Amino acid sequence: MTSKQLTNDADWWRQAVVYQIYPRSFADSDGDGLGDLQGIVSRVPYLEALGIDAVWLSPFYPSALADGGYDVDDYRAVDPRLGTLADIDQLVDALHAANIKLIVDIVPNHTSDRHAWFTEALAAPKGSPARERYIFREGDGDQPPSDWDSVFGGSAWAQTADGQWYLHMFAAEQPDLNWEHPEVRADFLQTLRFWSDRGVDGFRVDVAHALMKDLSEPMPSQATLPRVSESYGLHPLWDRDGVHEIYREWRQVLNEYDPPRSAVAEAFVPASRRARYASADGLGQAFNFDLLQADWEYDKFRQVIEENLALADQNGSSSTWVFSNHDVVRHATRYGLPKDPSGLWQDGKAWLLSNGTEPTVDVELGLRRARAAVLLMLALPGSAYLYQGEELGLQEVGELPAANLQDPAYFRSKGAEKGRDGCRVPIPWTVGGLSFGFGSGGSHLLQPKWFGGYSVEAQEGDVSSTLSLYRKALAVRRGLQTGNSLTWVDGTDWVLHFTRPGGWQSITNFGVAPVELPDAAVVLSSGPLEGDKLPSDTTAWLI
Ligand code: TEU
Repeated sequence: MTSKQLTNDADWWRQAVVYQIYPRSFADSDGDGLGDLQGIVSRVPYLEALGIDAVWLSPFYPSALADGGYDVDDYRAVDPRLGTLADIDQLVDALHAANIKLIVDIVPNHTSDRHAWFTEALAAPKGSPARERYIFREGDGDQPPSDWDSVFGGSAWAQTADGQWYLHMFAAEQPDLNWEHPEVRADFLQTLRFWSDRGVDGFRVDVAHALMKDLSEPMPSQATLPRVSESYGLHPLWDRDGVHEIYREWRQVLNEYDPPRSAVAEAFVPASRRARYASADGLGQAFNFDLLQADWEYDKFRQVIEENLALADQNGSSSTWVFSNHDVVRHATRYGLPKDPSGLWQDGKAWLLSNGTEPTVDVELGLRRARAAVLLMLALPGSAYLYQGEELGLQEVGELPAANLQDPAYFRSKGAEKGRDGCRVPIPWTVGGLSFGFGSGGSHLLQPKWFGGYSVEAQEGDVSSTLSLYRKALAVRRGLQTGNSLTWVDGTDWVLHFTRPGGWQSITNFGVAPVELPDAAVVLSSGPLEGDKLPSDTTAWLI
């Protein structure tokens, strides 16, 4: 096994394992029930022992938390409840000392309604320059300018006291910026520099495909809007080609640094459009949510992997893989659900599912598949994104009481959707104690009793625990991961088997019966083997 080295090379992100921290739910150092930066600093040894290459930190900026921090009041400051700029500096230093990079979230599509620009816009009269940084329009009396829906439900327009309307593709507290405005463009370049100068290594770009809009009139009705996946640049609101001009400018700034700062686009676009975001003169990398959206099936996995590796080859980027994040039902739970008749669960809307105890989850099956899935993912060329708690095999929390919910998707859908809080519950560090070691003052989202069994403490000394599996897998991967090539070993239609350079083999059994393992040494397996056979829903690595 090679030892870990902080690479200063410009390509560090290509094969990196990136661990997402949702800061308000990771570790709370001051007992206010909200996770904070010093909490993360205190857990750097844990991250180091886990063996990740980078942390992606979800927004830690001042925010009223109308959307979990994705409603940013000030892009160049820290939420006082989470810490200070000095704490960020300390976190950067602590991570770097542990050879871990730091990627921060940047939210360019919208500010919060408490941002200085928006309060100025509201205070200014209609038609004033202060309103031009946002998208204000006249409606027809109490009718908005169009019937567009926001992503979280309800109208995408909100009315101001003087009768004008502003566009918000997400919550009303998240007014969309006007990216035709030079000041908006200049300000975000300043933000990129601000964090890059502080030693941040990269950026995750929130809804990267949303920035440019065609608001020419008459605005088409919601019913006539094409699906984003089929609009190929022609949708008035999403994935318009003009957005890449913005990222070309960003790339020039990011390349002023040594090594160049990395960037990864969160863009819900079809695979064929993803390369534009991941181009070398653009952000460089883009999330690929195809595996996250796929059923646990051989055919789907094989097709997604083939397609994405081919695309990554064409555009000179590297593919990304992810199963869980702060927006979706945890995959250990998804994989334990009965097959979804509507198809919605796998259509990027897995979070709609966070609706309590229905349908019934087969927890054991879900965890078994989640463990098989992560070994498969970590054997693929490209970079892998992990979400805090998945290394504990953590399940979605379905039983949050309504009074404790925070997600605007819940409120805007008037309770029809439970939203995304179930994957954002503070993670358990200890078997017992108030908030299972998260902090000394309880937890802003209520942890269920069963959390203690998933805690770090419960799993630490157990060689068969999911935490031990992740640690071993990341250590082994570090020694084996090289190059972009993968060779399929064809056999049966339910065994996903491939080799990587150096003779590394990964084999996953999606079928129901055990299958014969190839004649090679097993390095690691996601569950117990049956002699020289690989059981159902299990992955093994061999060399
Ligand atoms: O999410 C973008 C986003 O649109 C989805 O995750 C969304 O929930 C899905 O497409 C529904 O179909 C990002 C952040 O990850 C999320 O947490 C924020 O709420 C959102 O942007 C707004 O900033």
